[in-house]
Amino acid sequence: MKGITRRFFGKIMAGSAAAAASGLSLPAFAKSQASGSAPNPTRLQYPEGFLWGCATASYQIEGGAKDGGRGPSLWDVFSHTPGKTHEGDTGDVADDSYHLYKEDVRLLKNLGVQTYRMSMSWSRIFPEGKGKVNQTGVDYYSNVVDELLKNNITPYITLFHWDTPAALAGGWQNRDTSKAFADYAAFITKKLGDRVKHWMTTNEFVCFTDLGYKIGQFAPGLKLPDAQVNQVRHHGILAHGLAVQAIRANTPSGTQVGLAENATVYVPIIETKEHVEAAQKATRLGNAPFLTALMEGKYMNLYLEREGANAPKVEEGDFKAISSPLDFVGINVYTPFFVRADDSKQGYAEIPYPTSQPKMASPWILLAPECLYWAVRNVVDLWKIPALYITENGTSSDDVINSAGRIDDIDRIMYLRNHLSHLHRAVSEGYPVKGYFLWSLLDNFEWADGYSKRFGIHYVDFKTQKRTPKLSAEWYKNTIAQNAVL
Ligand code: PNW
Repeated sequence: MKGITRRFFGKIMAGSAAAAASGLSLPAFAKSQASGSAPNPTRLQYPEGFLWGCATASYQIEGGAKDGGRGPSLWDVFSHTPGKTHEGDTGDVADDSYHLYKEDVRLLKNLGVQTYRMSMSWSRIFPEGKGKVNQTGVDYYSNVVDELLKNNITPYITLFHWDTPAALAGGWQNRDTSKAFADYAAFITKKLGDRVKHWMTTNEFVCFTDLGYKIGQFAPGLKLPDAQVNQVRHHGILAHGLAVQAIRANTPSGTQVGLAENATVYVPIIETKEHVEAAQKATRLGNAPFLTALMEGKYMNLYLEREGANAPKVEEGDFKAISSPLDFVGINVYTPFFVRADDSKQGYAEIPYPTSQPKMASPWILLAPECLYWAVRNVVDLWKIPALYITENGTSSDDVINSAGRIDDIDRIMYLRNHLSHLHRAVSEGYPVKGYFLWSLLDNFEWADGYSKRFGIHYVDFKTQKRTPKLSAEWYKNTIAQNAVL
């Protein structure tokens, strides 16, 4: 994966040649270009055709929880249970994007993004998870898609971003939920497949399995024993696999199918052979129940040995579905672990973070932007992935509106700029990164953190629903326009 694309390489060479022809040293040339029109050879230019986008999720932005015949999801139940979310916040109204989607498409248009990653609420389409269709819900998504296409924005749709229909008995503990998911996928991709060409099955296995059924921090808030958690995880990846098959069977050829997975990222402490190999080993084992299983078509022996009697029960044919070939893999990247090589059986050790490691406003987001490079490199090198997207990257910030009416979120810009610099390294080494989706277009319902954590590049006043671009929106707009890290 080391080959630089011809077109991209040509561009870099053209820049250096221009500097040479100008008779200026490279730094002086760069300076002279800041105000001029010729390309600056020193800046981090992305290749032509690289796709920029923003990401959101249905329960986090839509609101309209009871509108248009939508059925409740596990997140409606959870957020309405006292003590589960910050100050009892719910997604009942959120950004009211159910009603304001045209305004949100205008925000996207103004940014100049080529793509938008959104998700669909399963229980808006099947209020009971299966069976009777809610046509109003189908029409809603059809309208959103049309509005995007009218504005030349390509929709990338996630079928499931955690809002499991509450009517499905047992949720992800029940294997039937995986089948119901595939039926929902078949139905809606058939309906919209004439216009939507990019589908993602699930978002972040670990968040709706472990956080929901092991830690209890997310819906449905359970703390199950290991064997049951492993079964929930298995049902999650099975749902993905069955949905891939269902989408393929119901959409025209050329439809691209993938998923959005927050692969756990491991950064080698020093970029030497032994530590780089350790980071790869960590990536395989650290993602064993999820991405590794999808990519390798089985559970790793080391994982099965470790789980022993708690290992998931696998039925015949499961892995055929689970390992269905994908057109692309999406990875959501926020924060990494650092590893070093050692003599243990697993071949690596995680390095605890020093307490002084800088953090962003959400304490789980450590500032370590090299994770975006290593996320791509580890995943692509391990599994020879043909096309990859960064389906989420971003941060919360303690945003405030200043006396001039602006939100100067320079910490978010710092975070994004540094991540994009490291992503640029991956792209320029020839890794097949096709696009980048910034999380998020808008401040929204940040799950258990409710409205206390703002991830948007547009500020939302949740009382009035007024959207105000933050400084980061202006920065992103310029970044997109120049296709370079600014
Ligand atoms: C992702 N963690 O979630 C989700 O896909 C988004 O819906 C979410 O808003 C975004 O990241 C920001 O949080 C995560 O605690 C939530 O490690 C929590 C964690 C990771 C990802």
